[in-house]
Amino acid sequence: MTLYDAARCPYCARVRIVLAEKGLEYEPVEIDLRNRPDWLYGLNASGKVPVLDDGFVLPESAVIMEYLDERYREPSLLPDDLARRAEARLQVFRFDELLGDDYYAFRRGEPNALAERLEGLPVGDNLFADIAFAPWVIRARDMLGVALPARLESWLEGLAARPPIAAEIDLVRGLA
Ligand SMILES: N[C@@H](CCC(=O)N[C@@H](CS)C(=O)NCC(=O)O)C(=O)O
Repeated sequence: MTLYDAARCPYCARVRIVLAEKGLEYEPVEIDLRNRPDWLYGLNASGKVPVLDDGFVLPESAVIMEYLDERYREPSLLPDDLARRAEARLQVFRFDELLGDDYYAFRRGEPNALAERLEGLPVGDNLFADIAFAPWVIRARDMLGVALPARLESWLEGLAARPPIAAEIDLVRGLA
């Protein structure tokens, strides 16, 4: 398996964390986000990372997460119950409105409601959505200097007991 990856990229972090949770070995190919190789556009027309090659080429972090969870079942990240699985997917589907849009507006120095988004972020319901949200929460705290609400700080502290999350926190601290 090959992951076209970028250390800075929170979308890539989702996939790194899922691969590590499942104990899957892969070859990481680090992409320079400021100078993308032309061949990357052959893998993903938008030129975005992550892209996974597991015998076929798959872009889009949320789709990759679902693929890996279904292809490599243990440990399962989505809940077993079908209704709860759908709810977990819905949370990730709504990532932009729940967090992403305001995170990037904050980063660009534009008006934003990041504090409110963090306050209301639906975390702790299922590991799948937690993994999908955590990379931005980590970067908000450790790269952008945002003070997290106490609820999120303790959620992240609990999540950091998982080695793949702890590794991502370490990686981000190295970048900051
Ligand atoms: N919807 C994509 C977004 C991926 C994405 O935006 N990746 C960034 C790096 S963090 C990127 O490659 N951006 C390049 C661009 O926007 O041209 C996903 O979930 O994988």
